[in-house]
Amino acid sequence: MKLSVRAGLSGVAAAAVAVGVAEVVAVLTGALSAPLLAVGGVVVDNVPGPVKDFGVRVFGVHDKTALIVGTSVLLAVYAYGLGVVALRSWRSAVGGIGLFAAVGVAAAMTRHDAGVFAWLPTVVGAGLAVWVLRLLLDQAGADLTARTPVLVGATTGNRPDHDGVRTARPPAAPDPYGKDRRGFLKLLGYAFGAAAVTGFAGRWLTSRQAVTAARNDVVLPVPRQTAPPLPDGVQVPDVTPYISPNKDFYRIDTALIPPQVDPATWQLKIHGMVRNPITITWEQLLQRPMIERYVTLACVSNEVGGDLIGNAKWLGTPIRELLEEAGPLPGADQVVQRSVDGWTCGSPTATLMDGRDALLAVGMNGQPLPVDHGFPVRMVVPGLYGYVSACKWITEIELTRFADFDAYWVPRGWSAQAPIKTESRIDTPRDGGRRSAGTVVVGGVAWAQHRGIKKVEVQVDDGAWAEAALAATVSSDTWRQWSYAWPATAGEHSLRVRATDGQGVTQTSTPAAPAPDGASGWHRIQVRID
Ligand SMILES: Nc1nc2c(c(=O)[nH]1)N[C@H]1C(S)=C(S)[C@@H](COP(=O)(O)O)O[C@H]1N2
Ligand SMILES: [Mo]
Repeated sequence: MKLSVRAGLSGVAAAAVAVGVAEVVAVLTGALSAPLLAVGGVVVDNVPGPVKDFGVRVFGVHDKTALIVGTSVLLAVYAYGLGVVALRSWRSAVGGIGLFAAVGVAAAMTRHDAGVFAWLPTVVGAGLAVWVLRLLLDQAGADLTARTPVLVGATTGNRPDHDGVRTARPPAAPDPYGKDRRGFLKLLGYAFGAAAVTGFAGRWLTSRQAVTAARNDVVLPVPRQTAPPLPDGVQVPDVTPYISPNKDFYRIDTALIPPQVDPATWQLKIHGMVRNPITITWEQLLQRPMIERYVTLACVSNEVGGDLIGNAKWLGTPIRELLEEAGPLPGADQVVQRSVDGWTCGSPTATLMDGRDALLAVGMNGQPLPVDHGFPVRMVVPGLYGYVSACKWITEIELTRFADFDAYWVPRGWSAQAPIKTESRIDTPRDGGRRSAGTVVVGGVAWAQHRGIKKVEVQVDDGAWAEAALAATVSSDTWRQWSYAWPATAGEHSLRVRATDGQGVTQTSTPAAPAPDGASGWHRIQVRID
């Protein structure tokens, strides 16, 4: 193994130890103060909204893993480089570690609600990295003094002559690597081992701080009003389930790890432009009258034909009643919701108070909210896209004006107000599917939350629009399934769908991208009939 490779690997090992140990320290100072997550979080918040495509805008679970893996790989490359640099200049290497530490500290300190000790994991990690790198390089046989002119006298303990006799090099020291190859590999192994052990221990200890146990202990209150019973025939065969199971429900948020909010310490503050600011605890919330409602949530990033939409039975207390108690002042046209991690969204006050079932929700399909979906408390508002209404892990509601406050996605290029657009989707057959000639049942979903769906039509190739049969539904706040018995003839065909909402307005054919206020256009698929 070449010296430069040994040095590079030493750099990577030192960085690994730094990151691993930082995870352990972060058990005390907060998971988000660990440098990897802190830097990842800064990246998420600074991705330019409108420019980036949907995959970036929407950090789905896998994108988050990808982000952490990507950050780690970049760090490893940087660390390898630092190890090599150390051979030429130890000081530059230490400077490089310092730079890394500065980035980590800056990221950790600027996270929402960063504790006063948020800098600690990075600083401890970086300090250890210097020490580990030095140990490894010594063991690797690097002569870190080689590039510095050496005063022979000084190295031998004698005073140099007054004219400062310098010699280029001290007599060649025996190469410790040549002498002890195994020693270096062993030490390298120890370093990576220590990194792995501390890293996993840190993550494990952090996960023990998770609220899983607290969530399991939650007993949901009995609703004052249960959800309407599901009528027969809400489901069309081969169409997405009318009710989305919690584990399959789409998840969208900016959180790299879902916030762990303990209901025992949870509080909701309602303040701002109100006559009567309110703070309620979890216990007090559970005492409030609860209702159960089916509501279909939709993400503004959903493309035409996309699946960022789901329907669940929510249990919660009407937010209108809480707002009435707080008493919004005239002009307070925006209700800003703030999550424990600092994320914000804003809904029109008028919408939340117009009588629709806007809920401060604690239950989802008969369970306490899953942690990924906002445990212990979130908002659910029929008719508004999630990014302007569905705050998860909510801890604060502030009455203000749209003119005075831009919520999280607004400066990133998304509209401040965004009612859900009327849309429809073909689920069966699948795009590119094959069927045999004869009757083919085409089916899918349509939605226009709070306005409801009055009509769905299907068009085959350039033929006339044919009316589909509407499935049953519980209310205008959920999606609605539809089916159409198509007399299919052999050949390639294209199918399109369009919906008309409860107010008689037909879904626009004009295609629009998700930004700034939701995609539009008709979903179209190709099928082959044999
Ligand atoms: N705290 C927080 N709440 C949030 C978000 C977020 O990033 N952070 N994303 C919103 C968006 S964009 C959507 S579409 C919905 C999605 O809710 P779900 O993940 O439960 O499906 O949550 C909303 N609530
Ligand atoms: Mo969203």
